[in-house]
Amino acid sequence: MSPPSDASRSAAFDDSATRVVRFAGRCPAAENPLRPTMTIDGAEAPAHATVAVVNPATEEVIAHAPECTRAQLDAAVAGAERAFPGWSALRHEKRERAVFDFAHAVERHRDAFADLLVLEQGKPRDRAIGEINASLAYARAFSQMALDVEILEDSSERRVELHRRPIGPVGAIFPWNYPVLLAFWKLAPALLAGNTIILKPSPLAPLTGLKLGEIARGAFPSGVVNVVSGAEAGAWLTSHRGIHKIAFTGSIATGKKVMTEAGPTLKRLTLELGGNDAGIVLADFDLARMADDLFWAAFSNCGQVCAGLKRLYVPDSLYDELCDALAAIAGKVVIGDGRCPGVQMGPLQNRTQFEKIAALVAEARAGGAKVICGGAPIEGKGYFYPPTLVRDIADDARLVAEEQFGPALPILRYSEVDEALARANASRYGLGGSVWGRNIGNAAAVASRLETGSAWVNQHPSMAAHIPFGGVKESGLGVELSHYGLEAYTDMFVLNIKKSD
Ligand code: TXE
Repeated sequence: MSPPSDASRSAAFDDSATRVVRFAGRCPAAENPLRPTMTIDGAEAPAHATVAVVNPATEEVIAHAPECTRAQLDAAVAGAERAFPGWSALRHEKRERAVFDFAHAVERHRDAFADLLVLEQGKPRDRAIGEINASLAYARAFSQMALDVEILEDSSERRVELHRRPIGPVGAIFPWNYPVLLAFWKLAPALLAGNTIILKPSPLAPLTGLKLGEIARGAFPSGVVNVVSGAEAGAWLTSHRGIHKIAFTGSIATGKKVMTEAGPTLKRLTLELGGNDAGIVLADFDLARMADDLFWAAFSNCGQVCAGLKRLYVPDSLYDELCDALAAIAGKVVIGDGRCPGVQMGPLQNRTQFEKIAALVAEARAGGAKVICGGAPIEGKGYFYPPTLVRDIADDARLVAEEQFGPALPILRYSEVDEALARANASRYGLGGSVWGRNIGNAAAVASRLETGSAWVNQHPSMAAHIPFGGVKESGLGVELSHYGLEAYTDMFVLNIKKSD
């Protein structure tokens, strides 16, 4: 890689050390591309047309994924509608057992899933295994959550019960950054609550989702779990009369379309949209101990994390030192094909995202910001872009004001904490945010003032099955995970019994 000449590059960053570990030999899937199939009403569905799936580390075509037709989508919805009465009538324990066994079946194929995930998404293999393990843990944790009847009143006059009822067939639409995890975040609570589901992975990374469908064929009654792929299936699901809820993870722009298209049929919606999470470093930040955590808060999954750290506010007193410390970490990151051992950061998942990052950084540089490390695409095949830090950047630069969703972090200087908070909150995004400092009480007090769905102290992000996750402002609607996320797959039903005249 030849970085652009830039007098401002950090002395702590050694450009010559940036290299990409490439996979030796051609990818077997490129010699003989995979031909995954959709799962509709419990059976394999033929592909009438296909779309090429590309390995982002090599740009080789690794699969031809089905392009769902309108008739196939209608068949999937009809299957989900037919399966709904039987599935929703099952005792909760039976559904719990089925989801638990499904997780077990996926676990038995963990290596195959990890291979596919690395090929289609680009992430290092150990992170792919981590994503699959986390998905299974979430499924099992959801299985432990019950939807008990709540007694709202039991007086001499009346007894009032609050029941939770499943909604019906659910459309689950998700993107390419965590295709296994996000499928499970939707599938497990939807099924446990008694709904049937149609999963719709991104056309850019549909392989693991389609494989989940294959396994589901033997694990659930026909029609309970359907998996379709293709460019138009998401929009068709969103406006379909037979779908009663959409659970969507993706961009704000598409989320708004989903909301509009779901309006005429008044579908229930959970929208987990983009974030532009701010991190505020306080003056008592433990640089020696925490710089690594701060770095990976921004760069894990190559920056393609909805609630990743996307802009960093640093006090005057620490600014130069912290910029240099982060640049030193960036210089040591092993970038490469996720199949190669030791790789810490893979490529961007797709060409559009790769070009978007390159454009945002170029624009920042042209606007006078200083790129202290990285800052240029890595030459050769694959969508590789090095970890990039941009300092002395204006608040209105697009790299600061918009979600970059890639390995380029703007570092902004501040003088007063109130000022940093005001700048962090001056955003249409409101997914997550973090505050970093030794005095936990003080950091928590500052974090409490972030206008976000979640705020973390000395970490970013931190998620678990029992903790709700969702955004405010334009970052979303409703939450996923936790009991609240499970309840989001139900309608309330009130039974009100009069006891006396
Ligand atoms: O997302 P899209 P893209 C952000 C990130 C990224 C940008 C674009 O900034 O650069 O979004 O990514 C399906 N009705 N995030 O283009 O288009 C689509 O097929 C219904 C943040 O991949 O939102 C895919 O399955 N569905 C985000 C899913 O929507 C439609 C994660 C997401 O695609 C549709 C990913 C329609 N009209 C990207 N059009 C996060 N929250 O983490 C497309 N889809």
